[in-house]
Parts: sequence; C-alpha cells; structure tokens
Amino acid sequence: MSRNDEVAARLEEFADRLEASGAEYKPTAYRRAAENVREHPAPIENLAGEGADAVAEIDRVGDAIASKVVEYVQTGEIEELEDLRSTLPVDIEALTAIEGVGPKTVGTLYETLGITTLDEMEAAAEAGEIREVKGFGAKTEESIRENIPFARESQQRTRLGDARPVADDALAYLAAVDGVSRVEVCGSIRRWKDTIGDIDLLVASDEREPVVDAFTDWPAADATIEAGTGKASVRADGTRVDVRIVDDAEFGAALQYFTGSRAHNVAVRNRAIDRGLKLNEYGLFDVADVDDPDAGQRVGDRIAGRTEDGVYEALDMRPVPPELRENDGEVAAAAADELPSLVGTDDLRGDLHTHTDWSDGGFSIREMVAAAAERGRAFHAVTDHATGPGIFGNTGLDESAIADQAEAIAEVAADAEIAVFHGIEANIAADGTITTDDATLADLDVVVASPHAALDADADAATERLVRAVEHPSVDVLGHPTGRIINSRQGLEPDMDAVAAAAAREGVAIEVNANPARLDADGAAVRAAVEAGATLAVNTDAHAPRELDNARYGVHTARRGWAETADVLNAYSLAELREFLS
Ligand code: DGT
Ligand code: CA
Ligand code: CA
Ligand code: ZN
Repeated sequence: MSRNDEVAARLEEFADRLEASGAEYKPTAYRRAAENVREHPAPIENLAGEGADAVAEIDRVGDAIASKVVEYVQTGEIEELEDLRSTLPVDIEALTAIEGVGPKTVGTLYETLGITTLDEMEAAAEAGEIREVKGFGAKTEESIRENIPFARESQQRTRLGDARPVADDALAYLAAVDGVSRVEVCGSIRRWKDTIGDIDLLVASDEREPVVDAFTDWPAADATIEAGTGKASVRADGTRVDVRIVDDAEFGAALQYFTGSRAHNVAVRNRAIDRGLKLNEYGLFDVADVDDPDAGQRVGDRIAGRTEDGVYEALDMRPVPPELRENDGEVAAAAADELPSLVGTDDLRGDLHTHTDWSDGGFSIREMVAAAAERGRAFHAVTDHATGPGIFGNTGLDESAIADQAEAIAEVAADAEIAVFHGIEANIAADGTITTDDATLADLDVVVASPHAALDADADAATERLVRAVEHPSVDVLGHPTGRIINSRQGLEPDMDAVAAAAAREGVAIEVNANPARLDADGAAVRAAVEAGATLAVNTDAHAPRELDNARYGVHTARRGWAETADVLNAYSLAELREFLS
C-alpha cells in the first residue's frame, strides 16, 4: 500500500467513526479528502514533509484535515482518531462489511446493544435483539444475519488486485537478493483466484538463512510472523506472505506442489501412482524397485523436479496453465493434449468499456484515448454512463448529452492514432429493459448494458432480466453481469448457462470486467459462456489512465474460465470487430 492509500484509509476510518458518533457533514468532507489523497500523483509523505500548507494544496483537503495528515505521517497516529476509537470501541471495518450496515447503524447498535464485533452482531441477531431496537425490524435483522458469513469471509480474504502488486514487489525484491537463482509466486495468487488467503512465494537458493534474513528485511514487511531455516512469513499490507526456500534441483516439484490447488495436486499425484511413480514437493521418483516406497520423501530415482514442465511431461501430460488447476477437467485435457490455447495479455488490442469526465471518470476523452494509444492499443471505446437506475445525480448522460458527446468524440477521433468508438454504458432496469431511447442506442458504435440497481433480486428474476437485456437489438456487450463487488456485495446470481445461451444466440459479448473489485463475469461464468459458444469482452471499465493497466486481471480471469484468444472480442482485428458491432 502506498502511503497515499494508507493515509486515505485512515481518513476513511475517521469519516466512518465520525458518522457512527452522529456527526452530520464532517464525514463527507473526510471522504472527499481521502479520495483526493488516494488519487494524488505525488507521494503524500513528501507533501507532509513540507508542512500542512503543502498538503492543503490538494483539492478538497482543508487546513484541519491537512494538519491531521501531517500528524499521521510524523507520528503514525492521529490523536483525535485515537479518541474516537476509544469512545466507540467497535470493529468498524468488519461491521460495515455487512451488506446494508453503515456507520450510523454500527453507532446505534453499539449504544443500544453494545455490539462491537461480527460475533456479537451474529449473537444479537440470532437472539432476536436487533429487531427490538427502534428503527429496526425483523426484516432488517434477518438480512443482517444472512449477510454476516459473507462479511466474515471478506475480512479474511484479500482481493487479487490488492495482493498481486504486493506479490510483484516481493518477487522483484527477492530476485535481486544474493544467492537467489529463481523465484516465483505460487498458491492461489499464481492461479489468479479473485481473492487470496495468503501470498505464497518460492525461492531456489543454496543459502537459506541469508535469504530468510533478506526477506524479513523487505521494506514492505510490516511484521515478521515467523522465520525458520527454510521458510519465513511476514505481514505486508495486511496480508500474510509466505516464502519457502528450496534447492534448485527441487524447485519445479515444489512449484507444482505449492501452486495447488489441493484438488488438482491429488489428481496429478494419483496419475503418478498409476505409473509406479511417487510425486511430492521434492520431486517425481521412480519407486518401482524400492522395497518400501514410504520409507522417505526422496526414495527412488528422481526422474523430474528441476522444472515444473518436466514434472508434467514425465507424467505424459502437457504442462497445465496455473489458472486451470482446479481439478475441473484439466488433468484429462492435459493428458489428451486437448488443453485450450488460452487468451494472453498481449492478445488484447483495445478496450470496449471506459469512462471519461463526461460521466464519473476523472479524465477527458482526449487524455483517455492518448493513454490507450500509449499502451499500444489499436482501438478504444468511450462508454460513459447513461442516466438511469443506480447512476447517481447528474453523472449519467441523457439522450441530448449523448448527442453532444458524439461531436466531441468525432473531434478527438479525427486526429487520433487509434480507432475511437463512441459508446455508452446503458442501464438494465429491474425488468430487463434498457433505460436509454432505442433510437439513440441504434446510432452508437458500442452499447454496453449493465445492471447497476436492484442487485438483490432472486435468481430467476436475475436470469430473465439479463436474457431480456441481451435480446435488445442494439446491445453489444453485457457489462459486469452480476454487479458484484468482491468482499462487499454479492450481486445477482443468474443462471449463467441460460444467459450465455441467449448471448450466443443474440451475438452479444459477455464482459469480463477487469476492475479488480469486480472480476465479473468470474471464472465459472466465463466457462459457462465459452461452453455456450458466447463471445467474451475483456474490458477495464477504466475511469483513469492507470486503470487501463488492470486489463491483466481480466485476462487471467478469462483464462480461469478456459477462454481462448478466438473467444475474446478485444482480440479481434478492427475489421472483425466492426463486423461484430454492426
Ligand atoms: P489461499 O491462500 O487460501 O488463497 O489458497 P492457496 O491455494 O494458496 O492455499 P495455501 O496458501 O494454503 O497453500 C498453497 C498451496 O500449497 C495449495 O494450493 C496446495 C499446497 N498445499 C499446502 N498444504 C498442503 C497440504 O497439506 N496438502 C496438499 N496436497 N497440498 C498442500
Ligand atoms: Ca496462499
Ligand atoms: Ca500459504
Ligand atoms: Zn463502467
């Protein structure tokens, strides 16, 4: 976490605690300040070093907040925040993770029932105490009770998009340590799961202790959890990071073992047993002539282990891409040489879902197009929000604003180095209708239709809604189909087989939204889409240039769903893309 993110998180906690204590306007001021500190291009510690006046130069950061920022950077604490923490000693982050529970509710339930933790909240809900509190009822209590397990899970698992940069930093750091010959991520992060329990790293080196010492000195490590001879764990940015150090000759076997998943490993190990071989984290061993194969871990002739590919090949399999290792058909496919040729990050030629300052983005059309061109993209679609359900205030475009924007886009397109498409992100109402005029939609190059409201509908209603939306003649892409926010909102739970079948029939692409808070469609839904013969669109939904770099999360999510290059609209040539959109 950069210091800007860290300071922003403290300001947001400040806002939540103020709101829980009944403050009216101040929380909003703190939240706006937090957002701008997070987005500020310069490191906040540099500004704080120059004093509160320099910090107050940031938009929406007033003198009072600026001096708190300086206090935090200098001392690691904000006295007023510490006071709020002791007068309202609640785990505000965990409690507000319950869908439908905000800081105000937390404050009320602390004052009336003394609730401070998720466990206490659960006990109170189960004892029927919450419904007795003024302003609450049986329905609210029931919804709180139902949403607690999801909140609990969200407190334990880190979003891929938060964990991956930490892992990348650790990889770069360890690669530069003396005596390290190879280093790789493994575990769920190498499989690009959408949430991560902990980050696993594997190092090949002859010198274990110096590597452990170097790792515990990693600047991003906030605390050492344990440090042994062959392994160590630290906490970084709130996530546990495990490192294991092995000999070079065993690195491939260890990488295979620690990448998992467990279910995949069991299936592969059984294949080894069928061949009279033994597979473990130390290697693949021929135990045919060994009296007691269980006598030790390294018993028998080592026939593979230096490289991971070598392990798979010695088992008569193609090497399995990590994203597929969930024991979902990949072992048989690898044995039959029928693995899909998965889409790669280099295959994407452009984005079909992005925003500008015409809606809730932070940058102009010209800036976003330039950022796409800088990244080597061949095309870029601007799809700002249309006004409609779930789009707040005046951030969404009505029909006349869309017409105005067409002119602005044409102006940028005229001298752009890349193809620029004018699109819209239209809204799918609860009944599946699209809330922008048909005539306006028909004129646009790209129509992404997404659900933004009524995201708690039951499964049947959700399926009908999405099927009806893809049947609209102008819709090209079904945007973030479930509307989930990872660790925060479950979203719709449609029958993806049915939605995918409709999308395939109607020639509508199903989006894999690469925003790491969404990753929607997820791997399982992508698999349903691929099996139904639907096309996919891997889009960043970028609201700022740097969010265009989130594309990799979308690609790896698509790979988890067995998506091939040919399945992905963003990999089409311009001519093919125009054909699909028309
Ligand atoms: P996570 O961290 O919960 O997101 O999931 P993973 O898959 O990273 O799991 P983790 O960190 O507990 O262990 C990393 C990998 O190591 C796991 O995918 C498979 C392997 N592994 C660890 N412990 C065992 C074990 O006791 N048996 C087997 N078969 N594999 C294990
Ligand atoms: Ca892990
Ligand atoms: Ca682990
Ligand atoms: Zn969007």
